[in-house]
Order: sequence, then C-alpha cells, then structure tokens
Amino acid sequence: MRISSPLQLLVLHGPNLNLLGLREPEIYGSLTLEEIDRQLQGDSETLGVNLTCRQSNLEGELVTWIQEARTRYQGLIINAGAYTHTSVALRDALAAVQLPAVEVHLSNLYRREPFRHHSYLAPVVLGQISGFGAESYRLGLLALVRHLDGLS
Ligand code: CA2
Repeated sequence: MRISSPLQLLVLHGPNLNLLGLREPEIYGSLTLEEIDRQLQGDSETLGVNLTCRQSNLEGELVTWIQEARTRYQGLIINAGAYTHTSVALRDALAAVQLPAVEVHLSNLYRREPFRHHSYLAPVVLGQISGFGAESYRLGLLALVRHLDGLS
C-alpha cells in the first residue's frame, strides 16, 4: 500500500465491448464487461490505487474522456476496440494529454485479419498487451502501476 495519496487511474473501453460475454466467447472470452471491471477493482485495491472504468460506443465521447483525464488521472488503460485500427482522433487525444497509457486487447491482434494488425494508438502509448483475454487488462494495470511507481 502506497503511503502518499493513491494514484487515480482510468480504464476506457471502446465500442461493442459492452457486448462481452453475450457473443463470440471463442474470441473474446466469457466474462462480461462488468465482471472484468470488478476484477480490475479488486486488483486496484490490492495495488493501492483508485480506478474508474468507463465504456462508450462513441469516438467523440472517448476523445472527451481522454482530454478530461489530463487533470484528473495519472494514467490510463485503453481498449479502443475497432477504433484502434481507424482513429486518428483517439491517437491525437492520447498524444495531446501526454498521460502514460497502456493499450490492451482481449484477442491477439496479430493472429487475426490483417486490418487488425495496425494500431493508430501503439506509437503514442507506453506499450501494448494483446491476446490474454481479460488478463490483458489486469497485466495492463500492473504494468501501468509499476511504471508510475518507478517515476515517484
Ligand atoms: O481484442 C480486442 O480487445 C479488440 O479490441 C476487440 C474489438 C476489435 O475490433 C479489435 O480488433 C480487437 C471488438 C470488440 C467487440 O466486442 C464484442 C464482444 C462481444 C460480441 C461482439 C463484439
């Protein structure tokens, strides 16, 4: 448990991730988004950090949340869903706020269709974790906390 005030971290889930657990469990696993968030809240307690989890299907809403994160959070974890492969706007927002960020994906992007092999976000984040199902988020949280602890 950290002695100074706890880190405030944000988890952003992009489009269609609200459907987790309902369809395509062979690709994305059987946990619902609520269950993933609950696991992350448990991990964040163990790590001594505060976590806020949000999901949106709207690109502009995700951009706004990234912009607002600059003054409210010390780092973020993002699964931008399909916007990973299309969104210059999300990349620009991440680059603008200059918050340490970890990109996570449930599936291994590089074992899937070629259009999923490119991420617009990858060059502006600390790193990418892809292919471990819901564990990708948990590993992303650990990586972010360790990175931020290394800075303090
Ligand atoms: O593997 C990931 O986490 C992805 O970010 C998930 C995105 C996909 O477009 C990315 O290429 C990789 C899709 C999320 C859609 O989630 C669904 C969940 C259940 C049923 C249908 C879609």
